[in-house]
Amino acid sequence: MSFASLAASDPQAYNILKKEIGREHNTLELIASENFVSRAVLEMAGGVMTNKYAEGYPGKRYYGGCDIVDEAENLARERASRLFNAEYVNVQPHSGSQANMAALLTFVKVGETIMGLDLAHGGHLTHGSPVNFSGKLFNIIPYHLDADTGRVDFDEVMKLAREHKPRLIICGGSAYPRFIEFEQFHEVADTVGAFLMADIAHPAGLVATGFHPSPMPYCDVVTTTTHKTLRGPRGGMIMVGKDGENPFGLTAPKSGRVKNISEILDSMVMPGIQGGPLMHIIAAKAVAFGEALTPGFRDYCRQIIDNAQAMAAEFLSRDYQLVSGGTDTHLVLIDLTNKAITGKAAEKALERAGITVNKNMVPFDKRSPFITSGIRIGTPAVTTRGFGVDEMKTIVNLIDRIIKNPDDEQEEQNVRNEVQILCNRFPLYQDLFDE
Ligand code: DSN
Repeated sequence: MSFASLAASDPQAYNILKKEIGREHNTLELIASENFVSRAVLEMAGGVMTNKYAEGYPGKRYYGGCDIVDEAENLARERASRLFNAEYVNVQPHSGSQANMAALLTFVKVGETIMGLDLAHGGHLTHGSPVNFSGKLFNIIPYHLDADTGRVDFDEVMKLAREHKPRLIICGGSAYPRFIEFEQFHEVADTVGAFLMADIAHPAGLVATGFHPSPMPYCDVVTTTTHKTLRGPRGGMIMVGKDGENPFGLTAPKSGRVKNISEILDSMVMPGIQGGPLMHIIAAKAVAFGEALTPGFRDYCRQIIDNAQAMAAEFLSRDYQLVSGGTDTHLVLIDLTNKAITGKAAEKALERAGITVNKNMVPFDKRSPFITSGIRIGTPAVTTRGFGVDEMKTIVNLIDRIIKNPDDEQEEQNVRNEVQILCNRFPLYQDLFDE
C-alpha cells in the first residue's frame, strides 16, 4: 500500500495521515472498543468499491452494475452467518448505532416502552439515553448493576419488567466486563412477553469463537459492530438466529403473504434509515469475517481474555478496585476512587505518557460523565500487536506509576520512553510507518 499519490496531490492531508500512523505505532492503545485491522482488511476498505452505489440488496438493487458488489455482500453475509450461527444477517448498517436503530424500529413502535442498561452503569447511548434517538423515540426504563456485585441486578430487572411491561429489553453494553447473561434476560423477557435484543458489539469476536456464550438461542434479534473484538472495518450488523414469520402480521404488498422478520429488518435498514450501503466496507467485513473463521483468530481471542485477566490480577495486587472484581472478557473497568484521581485526570496523564485509555463512569458514580471516577481498559488492540501476559504486567506497572504521580514530568518522560521501547518491539503497519 503506497501513499505516493496522496503525498503528491495533497501534502496537507497526507501529513495528517502520517501523523495518525505514527500515533498508532508509538502509543499503547488500550481503548476497549478499538483494534487494528489486518492489511488485507485495510486494502479492501481502501478499495474501489467505495465508488459503487448499490441501494437495495443482492439480486434486488436499484442500480445497474451491481453483480460484483453483490458477490461481496453475499460473501460477508454467508461468512457472518457461519461465524455466529445466524440464519439471517444484514451487513449494511454503517455503524452499531444504525444497527440498533433499525432493530429497535422493527420491534418497537415510537412511544412504546423499552428497557436497557443505564449508560452510567455500562450501557450504551442507543440503549435509551435521553440525548439519543432511543431516549427520544421510546419510553425508557433503565435497569442497573447491583452495588455489591457490580453485575446486572436481576431482581431489579424482573421487578421493572413486571411493572412497566416493556415491548423490548436490550441486553449488553459498552463497559460491562462480565459475560452478558442472555439466559437470565430471556427468562425475564419471556415472563413479561417482551422481545429480547442483544447488543454484542463489545464481545462479538469472543462470541464468534465460543469464548463468550452465544445470544442466538435466547434473543429475537442481535446487533453488533464489526470493529471491536471482531477486528473488522468500522461498521455494524444485525442478525437473527432463526428467521421466521414476523409477530406483527405484516404482509407483502402483492402476495399478501406474511413477511418474515428478516424482510422487515432489511427494509428497516434500507430504505427505512439508510440509503446507499458502503460497499468497500461491506467487502472489508467479508475479509475480516474470513479471518475470524480461521483457527488463528480463535487463538487471538483466547489471548485477549488471558491478557485482560492477567491485567485484572495485576491491578488487584496493587490495590485497584475493579468493577465486578475482575473480568470474563476483553475489558476491565477500574474505579479510581481510592487512588485520589478522577477518570479525566488519569486519562490525560496517561495520554501524555503514550498510553491511551478512556475515562468511564463507574456504577453509582458521583461525578459527571465529563469527569468520572473510573477508566476503562481493553486488550484487543495490544493483543493484535502480539503483546502477551508478560507485557500486560509491564503495562499495569507503567499505568500505576502514572496514576501515583500524575503531575511528575520526569516520571511521565520515563514511562513515555518505556512505552516507546515496547511499541518498537511490536511494530504496527511497519512499512506504512517507515514510508
Ligand atoms: N463508543 C463505543 C465504545 O467505546 O464502547 C461504543 O459504541
